[in-house]
Amino acid sequence: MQKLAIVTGITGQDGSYLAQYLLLKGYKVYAGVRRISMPLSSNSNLKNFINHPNLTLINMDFLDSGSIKSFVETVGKYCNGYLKLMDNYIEVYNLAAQSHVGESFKIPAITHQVNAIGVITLLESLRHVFNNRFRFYQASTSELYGNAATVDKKILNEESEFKPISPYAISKLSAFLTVKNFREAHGIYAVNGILFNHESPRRGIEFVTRKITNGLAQYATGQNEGPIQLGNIKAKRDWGDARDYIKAMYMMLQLSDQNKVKDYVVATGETYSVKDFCDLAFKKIGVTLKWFGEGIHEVALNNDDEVVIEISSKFYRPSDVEYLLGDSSLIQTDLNWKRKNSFKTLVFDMVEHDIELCKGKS
Ligand code: NAP
Ligand code: F7E
Repeated sequence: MQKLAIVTGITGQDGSYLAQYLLLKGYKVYAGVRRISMPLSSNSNLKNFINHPNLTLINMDFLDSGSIKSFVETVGKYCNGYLKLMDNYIEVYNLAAQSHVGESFKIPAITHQVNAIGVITLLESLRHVFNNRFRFYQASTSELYGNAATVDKKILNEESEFKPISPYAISKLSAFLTVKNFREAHGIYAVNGILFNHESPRRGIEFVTRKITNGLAQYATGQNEGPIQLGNIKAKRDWGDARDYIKAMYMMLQLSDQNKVKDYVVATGETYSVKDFCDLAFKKIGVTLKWFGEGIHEVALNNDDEVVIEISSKFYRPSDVEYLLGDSSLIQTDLNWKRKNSFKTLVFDMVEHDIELCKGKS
């Protein structure tokens, strides 16, 4: 029997990889997309599968509760026959979000509306239309921990304390608790994946890794208009590969025993600074960066002593998470999830992809 899934946030990094993965597995996928002025076919994340016969795109905006409800009702009509059969259910992957932490300080109310209130409306609509015949994955985040590990450099797991320090993290903590409450109060199969940072060639251009590989590609192809400007380059992150992490999301919704459903950390167990990321990315093109100066005056020079990276106060946040390192042993033991790609493979892949893109080949 063909399986069904709802994916929100399909135009983003994770949503596009996950939808592709589900379509390859033979799923029918219903995706909620925001109305935008450009045609969706111009979104490069969707270009390989936008016309797939098992993919249905339906307009939906998390800023409008009526649109969330009508999206779920529309999917409900499509699935009516399927759900009449006993034991059938639909898998729901909620990946849509205002996902930029820095931006959340500028638009805290929108961030909360989309990331927290939107999740309540979505879950209520699903309960109304599907009763308990759905399984729900919520894109939770290591941002919930804030600086809980910064002082003693400890490794974070499912038991660690949440200490959110941004409007983004606060909104995601609210959604985390909502999902837990639906699981415990209503008996819904609902799970939070506490994912640490994960990147790929499809990463949004304003996140630091892609900003670096994109800037580097412009430099390598002679298209740059000055040094790459960054903010807090001392911040450390546990960076994984999005293509490994979407498989963890899928696994979390495949348990045969609903009583065993729990929230999982997904991470690599390694941590690197933004500066380490820069060093490795430039190494890929044969440049050994030389760093000089401190704080706002720090710069990185190339082999010819030209400035290729500089610091700008514009990219500092009012408060920042300085150190993240995750322990994913629970999901490895329970679900046998393993990552395939290393930090080095990821960085090199992103660099190669962006250079090809700049040359107009990708
Ligand atoms: P992303 O690339 O920024 O994608 C976000 C998606 O949400 C896009 O499809 C975007 O649509 C959609 N969206 C934003 N506002 C919306 C609205 N008002 N209504 C409907 N859709 C809306 O994010 P990602 O990196 O793939 O991350 C996926 C999810 O995982 C997010 O919830 C994020 O918070 C969470 N997360 C990410 C990471 C990570 O390291 N990547 C780690 C932990 C958790 P548009 O294209 O129209 O903007
Ligand atoms: O920043 C520093 C910045 O924006 C990483 C989201 O997917 O992962 C992501 O959130 C670090 C921060 O990711 C620049 O201050 C320095 O310390 O790439 P980022 P993030 O904030 O960790 C979590 C897990 C999520 O859930 C989020 O949705 O890099 N940094 N200079 C910079 N960051 C940016 N964006 N731009 C800079 O120029």
